Formats: sequence, C-alpha cells, structure tokens
Amino acid sequence: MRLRERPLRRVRSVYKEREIYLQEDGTGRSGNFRGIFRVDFMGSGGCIPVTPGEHGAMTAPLSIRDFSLFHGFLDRSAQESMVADLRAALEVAPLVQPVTPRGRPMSVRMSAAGRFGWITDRKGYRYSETHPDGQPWPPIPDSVRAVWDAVVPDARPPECCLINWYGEGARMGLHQDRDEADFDQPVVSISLGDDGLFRMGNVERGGKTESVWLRSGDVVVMGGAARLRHHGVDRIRFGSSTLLPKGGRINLTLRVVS
Ligand SMILES: O=C(O)CCC(=O)C(=O)O
Repeated sequence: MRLRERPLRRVRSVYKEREIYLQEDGTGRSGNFRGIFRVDFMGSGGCIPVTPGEHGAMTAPLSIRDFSLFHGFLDRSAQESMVADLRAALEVAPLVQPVTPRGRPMSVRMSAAGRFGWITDRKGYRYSETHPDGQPWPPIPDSVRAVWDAVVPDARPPECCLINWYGEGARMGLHQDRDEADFDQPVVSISLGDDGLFRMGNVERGGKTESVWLRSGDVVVMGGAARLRHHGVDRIRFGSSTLLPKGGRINLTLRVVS
C-alpha cells in the first residue's frame, strides 16, 4: 500500500467524485440517478465467475473501472462466523495504530493473518513475517480463505490477509497496492460492519474517480486492469450496521505477497 500523504481537502479539489449505488440485483445506479450505470455479468468484460453455494446468494459482479464488486456476497450468518474467526485471530495479533513513514498516525487500526502482514512505521511501508510485537501472524481463517477460492479460483494462494478496522471518523487515503512482487495476482477485499464509501481512481495519480458505498458482506476483486488503480475509503457511516455491536467497519484485503 502506498498512501498519499495529502490532506483530504486538497484531494477532493482535484478529484471529481461520482457515487454509484449498488442495488440488490447487482446493478448499479449512478449518483445523478440518470439511469442504470453499467453492468458486466459473469464471464463478460473481464469479470470473474463465481459459483453459487455456501456464500449465500449468487452474486453477479458489477464492474466499475475494472474493479469487480460482488454485492451481498456473504450472508448475515457467514458474516457473523467470519467476525468470530477474526476475533480469535486478533487475540493472537492485536490491532495496532500504525504511523506512516513521516510519523503521521493512520486513522485505521491494523493487524493481519497469514505468512505476511503489511506494516508501516518510521522505517517505511513493508510486509513483515511478524507482528510489531515480534510474534508470527495467525493463519488466515478458513472462512476468509474460502472467499478467495470462490472469487479468484485461478490465483495463487493468498499470503496475507490485512485486517483494517475503521472506527468513527476513520478513512484511508487514495493509494495503490504495490508492495507485492507479482501484480498479476489480484487483491480481494471483504467488507464487514458499517458502510464504507470506496473510491476508485486511475493507475496514474489524478483524474476523475467514482465511488460506491460498500456494505457488510460485499466483496471487491482488484485484479487485471484494476490491480494498480488508486483506491481508498473516504468515510464510513458509523453505526449503519448491526454486525459489530459497538459499530465500526472491518475490511479484509487478501494478497499474494511474494
Ligand atoms: O477498506 C477498504 O475497503 C479498502 C482497504 C484498502 O484499500 C487496503 O487495505 O489497501
């Protein structure tokens, strides 16, 4: 992850935002409500097929800027059991508040599971085989790994599950995920808890962006032409979900690192 250390206000003056609302049927409607935006169903437009089954309803991905969005991929009970699995992982590897290499504290709290975790401190951004407290990371829970296997069956196994926790007011600036060795491998994101406004930009810095509210149970695949696109989370709707009793949003990103 390469965070841009610019204040949000300045970013907003450069980027033109358009919000897209995902609908229950997997289609999207643009923020100006002039009609259905664009839908790529399975097998078209480079979208990744997904098989129906234990993950609840069949979810056809919506393709926006080559990001594949699987709305409602996890049903409520799958979300609850994933949260229980994550709580166990966080007992081993507690959330920390990282600082950027310039010493600025990030608003999200982070931990990880898998062989590697992504960390940042005054020494820089990097993957590490140990938590900042020196312990190895816990294994990626099977429930999380199953999502990867379902949405990107041809990819290599994930080596990192970054766990981001967004409390009230937390956000994540536009950035690219480029600390991994192989950009042919996708990044898969799973959202749990409160809604988060996910912004999708370009490979180069600047230009127009589009945003979508991600809800609990949504999955996003950032692969192919989307792999190096800038993305971030402008804000969350604190308290919008009942999944986490005290509110907040968890985002998991599964990555192949080496
Ligand atoms: O929270 C999200 O939805 C995105 C997280 C993200 O961009 C990242 O971890 O690199």
